[in-house]
Formats: sequence, C-alpha cells, structure tokens
Amino acid sequence: MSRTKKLMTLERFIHEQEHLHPSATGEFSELLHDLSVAAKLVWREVSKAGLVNILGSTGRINASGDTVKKLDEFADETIYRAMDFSGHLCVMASEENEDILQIPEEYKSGGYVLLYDPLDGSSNIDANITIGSIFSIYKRVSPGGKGKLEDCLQQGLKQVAAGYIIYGSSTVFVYSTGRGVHGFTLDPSVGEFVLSNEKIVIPQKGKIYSMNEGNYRNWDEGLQKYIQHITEDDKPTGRPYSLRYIGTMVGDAHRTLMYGGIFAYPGDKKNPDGKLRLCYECNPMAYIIEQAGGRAIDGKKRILEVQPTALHQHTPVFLGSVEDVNLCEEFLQGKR
Ligand code: P6P
Repeated sequence: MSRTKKLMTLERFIHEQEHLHPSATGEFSELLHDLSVAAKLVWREVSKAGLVNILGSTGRINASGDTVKKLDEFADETIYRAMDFSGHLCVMASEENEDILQIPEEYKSGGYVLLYDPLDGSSNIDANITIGSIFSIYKRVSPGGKGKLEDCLQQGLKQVAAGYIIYGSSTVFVYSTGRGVHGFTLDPSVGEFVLSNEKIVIPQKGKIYSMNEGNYRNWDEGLQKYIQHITEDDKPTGRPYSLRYIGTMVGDAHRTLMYGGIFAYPGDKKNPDGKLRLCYECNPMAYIIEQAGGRAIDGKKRILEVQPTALHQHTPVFLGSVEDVNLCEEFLQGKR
C-alpha cells in the first residue's frame, strides 16, 4: 500500500508537540484544544449563514468603528465562552470589545492571555467571501489575580502561539507555537481538523501583490514607485506581478503564505497608521509569516518589535516573501 499522508488530527498533533517541551504542563495543549472547539462552533454558523437569518448588522459599532454584524457577535461570544472556564487564562481581549475581558469570578485565573479577532473580514459575510478568526496567546506578565491591560499590551515577539481559522472553500486551522507553521483542514463528516499542511514555508519570492490600490493616490511616493516597478513588463525578472485582494486580511495573508508575494495595508495621507489593528491582526499574522520564513514590517521596523500602547491601535503592515518585502522596504525608504 502506498505511504499516504499520516492521518494526524489537530488534537494528536498538539499533544505530540507538547511532548517536545519537557516542561510542558498540558495547559497550553488544553488552550489550543478549546480554541479548536470554538472554531468548529463558529464554522457551523458561518457555513450556514446564507440559510439562517444571521446575516446583516446588529446596528452596533465596535471599538474600531466597524459596524458589528450578527455573525461577528456570535463568533465573539462563542470564543469567549469556549475559553473563559479553561482555568488557563487570566484575561482576554477581543477586537469587538473596547476593554479587556475579565475571566468570570467563578472560574480559576491562569497563566496565559488570549487576544482574538472573532471574525475578520465581516464586511464580506453578506457576499459569501472568505472570512476568518485570528488569535494570539501570550504568557501573563502581571503578578497574579485578575489579568490586566499590561498583559494584553505585549510586543508581538512575546507571543507563545498565534494563528487563524480561515472559513473559505474549506475551513483550515493554521497555527504556530514557535516550531513552524502547520495547517489542519476541517473534515466536517467527522468534525475533526486533520493535518493537511505540515510545516508551511513561504516562497522566498512571489508574483502576487495584495493591497487596496483604491488608496493609491494617497500612498507615499516610495510605495507608488514600488507598485510601478513590480507592474512593469519585464519577463526575465518575473514582472509584471498580479494583483489579488479580497478585503479579508486572513484570506489575503493566507494566500500570501501559500503562494508567496506581498500583502500590505499601508498608512496614507489620511490614515498614517493604516487600518489594521496591531494586537488583533498584525501581530498574529506577522508571527505566522516569520515562523514560515517570511518578513513582516510596518515600513520602518519588525511588526513583532512594536510596543503596543493601546489595545486597538492601528499599524501599517507589509508582510510576505523575504525578497518581496525587502524590495518594497527599499522603495519605502527611498533607496530605489
Ligand atoms: P479595505 C476587514 O474589514 C479588514 O479589517 C481586514 O480584514 C482587511 O484586510 C481590511 O479591513 C480591508 O480594508 O479598506 O481594503 O476595505
């Protein structure tokens, strides 16, 4: 019989990874397990969104000024409720909530911190375009008891794990704990995430750029020159690049991870810090891209080195293949 790919569930993989850390207590594995349960519950609603009247808006506006869609609210509550009783978290923070989210009094406070964007790209829900959930896990830094804001405002390089669930043509759980990036595809018939992409490595160079060129006229000159450069017709140097952009960071970043190239949401004259959130979107995605061998910068420095000062602060972001991000950086810094 031909040696097919090993039938490894996310559950089993998490526990195998745990054994690689002699000091592991199993807390971390249980956290990731609970997240995978939340992911399946969100998937169940996302996958039938067109059938059940949970499309449309709640009429609320979230901390980032975005209109909150019903599915957003469902995903936010589902993740919180799946994680709050674990006893492993001292505090959570969600992109949908202005302030940090305390663990209910009746549950034990633990040594980890969870930040999450429950449903990234929700403006695409009604058009059935790929959306996703994003998460970051940190160790607490406050001494004990209830978690604090300082636990949630850590540099991205302090993440002990990060990842996302992408609800697309299939549902894939992608994560890293610092030992490479791995993808697990949901098999709905058995309700298990099964290993589909072990050790994802991003290509050194791609042929796709992914940014909202509708903002081109507001971008700084260096970025405009970069776009002009990569869209010139020069076959020997692999140009012109193709533009692919769906307006869901999880989808655009996942395609960049799998195919290579560059994704960016730059700052511009109107919004110097861009639109994407440092803590909920850029840090986890930067962690994944770097773990896969790519780069993630804000135009001046590593995203993971930025010290957050506010939960919902925005940052410009340029992430993807090393050669593509390096070249873009040269144009941004006026070296080309
Ligand atoms: P624009 C979705 O609302 C989101 O936060 C990211 O997922 C996505 O990359 C970006 O905004 C899209 O923004 O301005 O291009 O519509």
